[in-house]
Amino acid sequence: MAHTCRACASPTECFIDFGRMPLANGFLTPDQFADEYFFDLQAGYCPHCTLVQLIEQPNRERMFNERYPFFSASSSRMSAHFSAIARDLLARHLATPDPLVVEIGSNDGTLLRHFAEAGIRHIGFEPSASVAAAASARSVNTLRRFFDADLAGQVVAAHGPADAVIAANALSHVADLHSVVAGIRTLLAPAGIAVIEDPYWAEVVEQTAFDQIYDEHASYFTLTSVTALFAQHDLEVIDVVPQPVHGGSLRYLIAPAGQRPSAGRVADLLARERASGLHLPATFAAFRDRVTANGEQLVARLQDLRRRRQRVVGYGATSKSTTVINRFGITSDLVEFISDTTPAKHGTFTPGAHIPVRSHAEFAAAYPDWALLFLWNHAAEVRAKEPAFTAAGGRWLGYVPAVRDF
Ligand code: DWN
Ligand code: SAH
Repeated sequence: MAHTCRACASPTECFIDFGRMPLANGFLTPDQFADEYFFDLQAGYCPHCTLVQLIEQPNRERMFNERYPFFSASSSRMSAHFSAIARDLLARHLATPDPLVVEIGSNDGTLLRHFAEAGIRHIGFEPSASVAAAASARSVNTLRRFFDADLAGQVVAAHGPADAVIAANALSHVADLHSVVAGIRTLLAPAGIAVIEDPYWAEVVEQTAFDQIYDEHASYFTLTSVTALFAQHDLEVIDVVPQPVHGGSLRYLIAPAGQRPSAGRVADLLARERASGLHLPATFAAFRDRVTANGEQLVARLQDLRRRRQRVVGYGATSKSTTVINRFGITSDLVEFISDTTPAKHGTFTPGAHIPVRSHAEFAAAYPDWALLFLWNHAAEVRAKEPAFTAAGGRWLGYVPAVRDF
């Protein structure tokens, strides 16, 4: 079957195939092993509008439901990052008498709670009941729905247009891009602003951060592809600001077309992306070769540590780890267990490879010789927390951007 671009409907070119993969957040118990769900994890690019996307994405209800175990508040750095977004919007963009803020993928309310606390009208769309309940417990007004164009119309009819729409690490998660982007256009007041943030594909390539590719991430954006997508809905990228989170993200500030001047850095980055060769077939092929080399080196390293009877424990049962673990055959005889701070993951097993997930207390109770950092995007936060591990002689092993000890 020919696969077409979610943004412009042109045929896509597959450039990487990770084989059969389970759901990245499908942590499970032994009674569920026999019924585990798998799909083909492959990514392609659109030679026409340059969007990078999954060829096949599992149904959204399989991924985002009452068992969804990723809570935004699990990272203090991300909590601070979201608090800064809220402060900035409050200071600069919410000058109307009774402003309305809408967030798509509001998760546990880590961002919207700042508006709730300030008494600002707000609505969070969050389909995963597990995290939506945590948001409600923080007095964040949460609708347990997948945001789409119809719901946007209902919000405007009931509450009027939005002064700000926020979607952090959310637009990348939706299969039906047009419905969500049309919904953002419907929601926005003429002077309104949308703040969209997602991992930057150029950084994924630059850092060989291949484990950003997993079921939930349907699209991998650049300024070029985002500009083309939003233009189809009469929306304009008026500014673009790099963010040092999740391995390098871009924040796009978006307004109804013609309403605000566009910052010079938009044109600058568009020109740099054009000149970079980011969207050439050779760039995708070289990325694929680096992925294979990094993964094979990592496994060779883990096998060597096992031969030398060194204990290796994984650090962070992240969504991303599912791709590296299953693509390269990392099993519990190479990584004893994975330490994680999310209670809902404790006592479960990782998707596919079934490596046990245990609490951070178990990691701290008997430090291993090595910690394999699946949480590479939060390396600074993690290392600041773990001086005792290093003091006890513990060593870190990483694989993004390359296999290395530190
Ligand atoms: O795009 C997405 C991003 C925003 O968050 C989602 N699709 C899912 C999720 O991706 P992830 O699971 O790779 O996110 P993180 O933030 O890299 O990892 C979160 C996991 O790491 C949680 O289970 C908590 C754990 N953790 C830990 O054990 N110790 C996190 C921190 C900060 C820690 O110090
Ligand atoms: N914004 C948070 C959460 C990112 S995880 C952060 O940056 O930390 C992605 C979230 O988007 C999940 O909580 C998932 O349930 C939600 N989501 C997925 N599809 C959605 C849709 N169509 N509308 C609203 N939320 C969606």
